[in-house]
Amino acid sequence: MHKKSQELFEKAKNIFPGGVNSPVRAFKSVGCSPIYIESSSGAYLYDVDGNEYIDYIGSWGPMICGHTHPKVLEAINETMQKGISFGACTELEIDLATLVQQMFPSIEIIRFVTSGTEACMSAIRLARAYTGRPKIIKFAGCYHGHYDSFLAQAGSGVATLGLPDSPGVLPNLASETITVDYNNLEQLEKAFFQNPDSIAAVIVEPVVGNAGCILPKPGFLEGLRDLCDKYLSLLVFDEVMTGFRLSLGGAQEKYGIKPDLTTLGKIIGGGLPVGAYGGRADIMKMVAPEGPMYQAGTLAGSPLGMAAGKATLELIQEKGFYEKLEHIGMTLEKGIRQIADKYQIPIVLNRCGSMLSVFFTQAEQVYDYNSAKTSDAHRFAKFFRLMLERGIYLPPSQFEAWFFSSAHNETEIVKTLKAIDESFEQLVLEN
Ligand code: HOZ
Repeated sequence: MHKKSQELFEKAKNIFPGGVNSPVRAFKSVGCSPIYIESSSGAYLYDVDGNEYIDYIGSWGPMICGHTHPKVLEAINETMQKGISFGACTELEIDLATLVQQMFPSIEIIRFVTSGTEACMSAIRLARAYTGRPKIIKFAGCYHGHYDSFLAQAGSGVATLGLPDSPGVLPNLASETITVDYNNLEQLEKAFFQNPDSIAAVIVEPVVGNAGCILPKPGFLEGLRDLCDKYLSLLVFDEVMTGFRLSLGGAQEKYGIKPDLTTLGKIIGGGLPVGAYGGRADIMKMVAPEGPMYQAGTLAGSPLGMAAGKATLELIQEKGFYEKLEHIGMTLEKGIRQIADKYQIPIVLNRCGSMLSVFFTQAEQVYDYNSAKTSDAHRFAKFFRLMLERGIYLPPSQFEAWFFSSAHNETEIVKTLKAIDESFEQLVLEN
């Protein structure tokens, strides 16, 4: 079934570390080897062996309108005819930035970069520059890219591989990162109290996607805002996953919280490498060349990414877009819960709009990294393989969120639920 993929992976192992260019792609924690994708369309991926899959990764988030959307392709094509990259200013940068500012009123000034990692690392440098303070607070299980300051109890691939904090991060830099539990305001206040006048910023995924999907408890985000104000620290919302996904204005619109800085990635580039950070004008004025905080990029704001991002942000403004995603989400959620009940498989299902996770755990709730880690990784791995055999492409990790798109329709949901039913039945039989 995956003969050619397996051959390619054997070759790749001698070329790339672990055979891949990003760790979670290796399928290491789910006990099989990666499939190699040849093409895509709408909700579907096609591999090099001719297999078809319904995709719940969506390139880890960007493909909210489905793959190869004709309007996105057209925008890229048209732009490409005029040139690929100039390393110079273009009107397209202003067009995309204006759309982002309309959707995220907290972003008064914006800077484009080329990835979510770059956006987060720049935002933290800026927070340190603005406040003159060294430390940051992050939450266990949140992942803000692979910059040194963030590799403390990080989610995503770090959690998937069960790695301790990465070697190569200098101890004196690591000691400037304080990690507390998500949804725990008491711990957060204690960290502020114990580090008076030294916390530059608190960075958070307002809805976590990188430890699986975890929602904020009522009052948590409000509490973050209040504590940052009380201790004169900046609040940074990492909306690389949630931006444009949970609503046009991301989690900050959905929950009505105004961060000082926001980081964006994924959907903003429509599948091309684009990230951004932005926020209060008085803070963003610190960024070079207007201010002294240096940050630059050869391909920042490059035309193809701007064009794909603009086309995508236009598509998500179409009437009924988020209602459709919610409908799909509710149908999936309801179906999965019924199937779990039918086979008496204990799960916790967390969902926020078009991101969701199924945790195989006896726990009553998953509300932080510790509760996420109560999941049975072995059972998840089996489930993943059973689903793959049935043509459903899930994230190959218990600690990643499933994403679906506006191209997922009733047909795909019915096929997905059928595969889940068969897979759960199999899980019970094999127990
Ligand atoms: N940041 C992405 C979601 N966790 C994963 C992409 C990757 O690490 O390859």
